Amino acid sequence: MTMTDGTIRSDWTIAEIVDLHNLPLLDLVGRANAVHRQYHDPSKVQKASLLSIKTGGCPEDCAYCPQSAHHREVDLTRDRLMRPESVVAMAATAKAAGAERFCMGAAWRQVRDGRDFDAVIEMVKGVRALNMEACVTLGMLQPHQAERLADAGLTAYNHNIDTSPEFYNRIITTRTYEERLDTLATVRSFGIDVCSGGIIGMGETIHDRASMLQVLAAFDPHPESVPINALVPVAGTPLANRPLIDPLELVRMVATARLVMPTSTVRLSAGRSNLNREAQILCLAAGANSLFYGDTLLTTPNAGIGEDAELFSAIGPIDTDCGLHPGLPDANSGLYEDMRQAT
Ligand code: SAM
Ligand code: DTB
Ligand code: SF4
Repeated sequence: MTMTDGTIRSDWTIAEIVDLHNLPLLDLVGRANAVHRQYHDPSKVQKASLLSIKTGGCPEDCAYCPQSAHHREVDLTRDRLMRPESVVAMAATAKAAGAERFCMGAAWRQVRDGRDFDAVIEMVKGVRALNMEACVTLGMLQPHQAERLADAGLTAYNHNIDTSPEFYNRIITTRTYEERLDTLATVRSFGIDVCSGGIIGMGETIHDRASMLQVLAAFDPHPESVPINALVPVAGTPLANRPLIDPLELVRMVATARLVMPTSTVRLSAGRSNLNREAQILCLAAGANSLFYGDTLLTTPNAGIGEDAELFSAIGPIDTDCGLHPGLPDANSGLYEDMRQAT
């Protein structure tokens, strides 16, 4: 059986990754948790907030994406690039709510030099001045543009490979897999952290999921950040009618990502609003160490901050004064008496 002792490798085979993914669930989660604890503080979960700084009208045809101009039936209001002052003010609000990282997404095929890119540079500087990590996702990037972002203090650049090389053409036809990998190489060559992951639930097989992880794990060093998204099926997109994945598929994907990329920050990303508290906690035990925090992702709803407060309270330490978990009723309340009488 494939070793899972936390050795850092960039030569994983797809077959090895499939084997890990298909382990009995509790064995998989147990192994992933052990590797997670080797490299990460298991009680620390980074909160990252997302903002769509330029919404809709994108020339790419990504089948999952509500922001593609190809999917005319989607009910989405397009918006021009936001002003840097407004973006930085929203980052400050996110920070006050507990976010440590601020991710700004633009529905662009690629970055173009000019006023808009100058404004993004201001946003990055403003977010960094708040002492937050700054991440942007702006599409394809040229070396001189990566250099400007690095000089502005950008922490990470998000550019997902989305799925396996084999399944990719079923999802996107307007940009090649190679172009994505080129952008990631450019990002890395300027010392910016690579944030790259993908989406499950688009109709791909387990082999495709393993193949996607194999591409990511072949990076040396591994991407610093790996977002694992579950498809949010949006009305009007070609994937609108895809059934929601079983939450345990997300648990398996997170655990497998953790095993093959032991030191990366694995982010439990889109699709969390379809997971109950317990499924999310299972993902955290399986090696996720960040989640998107805030009421919206880019254009779709996220698990709300209120629900997240409950999640964080549930995974925190128990109050030793009363010996009870905050979510449970007080032992002296009538509830336990009622339960005893009922049995
Ligand atoms: N336009 C840029 C690009 O694609 O590189 C950046 C923004 S794009 C919206 C960022 C990522 O969001 C995509 O690569 C995809 O992985 C994820 N995403 C978009 N729509 C999604 C959906 N409906 N469900 C899950 N993830 C989604
Ligand atoms: C990532 O992997 N997931 C985030 C972030 N990187 C930019 C985006 C999720 C978007 C979900 C669909 C939407 O809200 O538009
Ligand atoms: Fe455009 Fe990015 Fe959406 Fe693809 S995922 S359509 S590139 S915004």
